[in-house]
Amino acid sequence: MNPRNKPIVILSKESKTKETATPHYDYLFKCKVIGDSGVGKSSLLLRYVDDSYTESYISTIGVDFKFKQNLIQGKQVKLQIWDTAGQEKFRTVTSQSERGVHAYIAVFDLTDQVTFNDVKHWIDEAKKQDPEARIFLVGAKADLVKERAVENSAINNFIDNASYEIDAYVETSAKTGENVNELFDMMSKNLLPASKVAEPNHLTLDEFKSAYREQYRSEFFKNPFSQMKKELDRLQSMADVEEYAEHHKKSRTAQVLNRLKGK
Ligand SMILES: Nc1nc2c(ncn2[C@@H]2O[C@H](COP(=O)(O)OP(=O)(O)O)[C@@H](O)[C@H]2O)c(=O)[nH]1
Ligand SMILES: [Mg+2]
Repeated sequence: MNPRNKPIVILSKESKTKETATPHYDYLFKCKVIGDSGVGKSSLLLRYVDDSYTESYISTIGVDFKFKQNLIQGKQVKLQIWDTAGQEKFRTVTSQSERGVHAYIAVFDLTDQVTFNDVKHWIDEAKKQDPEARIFLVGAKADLVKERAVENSAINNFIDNASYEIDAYVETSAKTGENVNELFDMMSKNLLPASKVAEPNHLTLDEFKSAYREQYRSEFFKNPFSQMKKELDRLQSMADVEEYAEHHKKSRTAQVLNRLKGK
């Protein structure tokens, strides 16, 4: 069955990850998972952060992010990983400034040739926005061995001939967990020498608003014209967000901002 034909399940807020914030970290890297809809981006993230897996399609309204912190080579490395929704091809990446993204995880589905063809465009767009960002190419759903449709030679060919450097290629399975931790560990190790710490003020307003909608999604669905909408509408810049949060310490804005800062 084509995974794209599966019903979309709206997760309740309660079933989402509870943050266990660790205050101290040495490095904070901002990463973004890109690729066509249905390739398994959200599943990859869920396996890594929650060590869980679901057969259902995981709906993402806009972008959502998760944190995970690990000890890598004696350093506390915190990854802020953004999950994008790829419904509209290649648009999520280009619609806003992506400055401050250290690494893109470009995902295609090993059982779907179209997603492999598309992943090149996803990377092109990412590189346009963020020429310095590292690129990690991921062939997902490696457990579906019999359905594998993308030839190794095509993948090697792409990596060898790309006009930018692909830092690594990894085949993963969110279902079995194969290579998932390895991917993120390798990425962290690879980013460490960059020794650039992304501060949360690299956040764009779009990212902030998407994270806000995700955090309060069940309330948002129930009543889209609520106080929340008013609160969001008056935020015109990240400076507004900071100021509002400063003056309304219990507000949703402040809570989302704190979560984004890993507090
Ligand atoms: N067999 C298999 N199915 C997967 C794997 N990862 C994701 N899927 C399935 O592919 C579908 C789309 O996954 P999802 O993570 O929502 O894709 P996204 O749109 O890229 O975020 C879902 O039905 C998942 O259960 C995997 O590693 N193995
Ligand atoms: Mg998704």
